[in-house]
Amino acid sequence: MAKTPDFGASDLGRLFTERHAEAVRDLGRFNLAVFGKTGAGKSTLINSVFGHEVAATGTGPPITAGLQYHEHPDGILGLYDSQGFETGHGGDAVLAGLEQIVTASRSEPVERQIHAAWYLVRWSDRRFEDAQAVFVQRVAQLVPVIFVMSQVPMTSDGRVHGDALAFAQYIESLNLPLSPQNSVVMTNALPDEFLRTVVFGLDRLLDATFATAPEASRRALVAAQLVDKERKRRAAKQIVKAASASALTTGLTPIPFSDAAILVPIQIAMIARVTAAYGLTVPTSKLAALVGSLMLSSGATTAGRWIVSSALRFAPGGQIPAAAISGTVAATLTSAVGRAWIEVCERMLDRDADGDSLDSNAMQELFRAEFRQRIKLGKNVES
Ligand SMILES: Nc1nc2c(ncn2[C@@H]2O[C@H](COP(=O)(O)OP(=O)(O)OP(=O)(O)O)[C@@H](O)[C@H]2O)c(=O)[nH]1
Ligand SMILES: [Mg+2]
Repeated sequence: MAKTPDFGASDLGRLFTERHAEAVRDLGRFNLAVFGKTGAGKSTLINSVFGHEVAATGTGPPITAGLQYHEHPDGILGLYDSQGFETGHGGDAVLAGLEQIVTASRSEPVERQIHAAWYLVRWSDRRFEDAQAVFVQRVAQLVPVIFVMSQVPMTSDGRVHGDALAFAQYIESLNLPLSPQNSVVMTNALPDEFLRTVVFGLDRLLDATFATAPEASRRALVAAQLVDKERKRRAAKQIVKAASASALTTGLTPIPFSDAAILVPIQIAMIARVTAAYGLTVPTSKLAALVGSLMLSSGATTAGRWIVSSALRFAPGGQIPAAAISGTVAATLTSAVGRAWIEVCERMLDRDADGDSLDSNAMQELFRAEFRQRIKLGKNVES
């Protein structure tokens, strides 16, 4: 019988920090190139989809004339932002830069390659020149291109300006090599109170980008984007399912209560991966401390054992030895920890968007409430 490791909150916090760094690395990276004339709305769109910190912190040295590389501080997102350029001479320089990067990265791991490009045209330009078409064609030979019509006014009841629709149809009629095939994605990244227009199209843009991105870059894209929380939730649930399954196996030989702590590493790795999957990738000591104290009080340790003992009373037929944690209980416990942590991550994400810092007490309360509720359900909550 394995001896129970003696964990303290700071050990658990340290373990979390390690696992979290691994989980962030495991996400890989999504690299996007964004093209379009000055004022098309490239920076604004990037900020709406990935958050402000990208443009604000990521300003790096220009790799080539006209193409600037911004890296998300945690490395899960790389952006090549073409400084506004006009087609013709400027476009040629940008293309040469892109070609150089694409060629050089061909023999490198997937996470070094450029996975997709957005080409933006502002709807109110109302024209699309031959030189632009040639530019799109040449980019498409190197990277899949998603054509974005930007700053399109749409009213809250879903009406889009007729000229924008006609313009999009015109571009689609040109049969450019676009991804998804032949389609123009209309977006508006900023609401306008005066014109009463709303933000729209970001979800479609993200869907198109997902469809285009290679498998190996998708987890990073899910984590980095801020538009579709549901995708993050799905990824997180998968992680919790896998961890519960592994806890189930661990518990096939019933674990004596005193050894419940062997579930701790499984649960901490799970929590770390869920955190990363939500795009909460910047390590902080506050977060590590929160995880440490939560795991000590609610995980597979102290209070966890108490909860397990009450959960066991509901065990069907009572065949489970009263002094052991069965595989099912281990899985339930792990699932409850994971699902409760998902709620915490979603709250943290909302707070991040508001520029709030982590409120450890509120997060602890939220976690405990969710955890208890899921344990009370006494089953592997799947949905
Ligand atoms: N209403 C509305 N305004 C937008 C939108 N996108 C950008 N704008 C405005 O258009 C202007 C230019 O936007 P940027 O995002 O800076 O354009 P850019 O393509 O990055 O321009 P350069 O960096 O010069 O190449 C800004 O004043 C934005 O506020 C949009 O989707 N809707
Ligand atoms: Mg810009």
